[in-house]
Amino acid sequence: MNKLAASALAATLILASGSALAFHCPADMKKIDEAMSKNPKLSAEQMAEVKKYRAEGETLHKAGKHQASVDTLAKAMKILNVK
Ligand SMILES: [Cu+2]
Repeated sequence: MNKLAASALAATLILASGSALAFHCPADMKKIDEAMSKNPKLSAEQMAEVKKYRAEGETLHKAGKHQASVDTLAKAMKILNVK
C-alpha cells in the first residue's frame, strides 16, 4: 500500500469512528426519551437529574463533543436503568 492510500484509509477510519459516535448520542437520547415516557419510578430529584443530563448531552452533541455527550447521556441512562 502506498503512502497516499494508507493516509486515505486512516482518514476514513477516523471519520467512520467519529460518525459512529455522532450516531450514538441520538440513539441514547431516544432511549432516555422512551424510558421517560413510560413514567419511570424515580424521585423528583432523579427526574431533574435525568432531564439535566439529557439536555446537557444534546447540547454537547450539537457542539460536536460526542464523547462528552455519550458520557453525559450514560449518567441519565444509569439513573433510568436503561442500556
Ligand atoms: Cu453526538
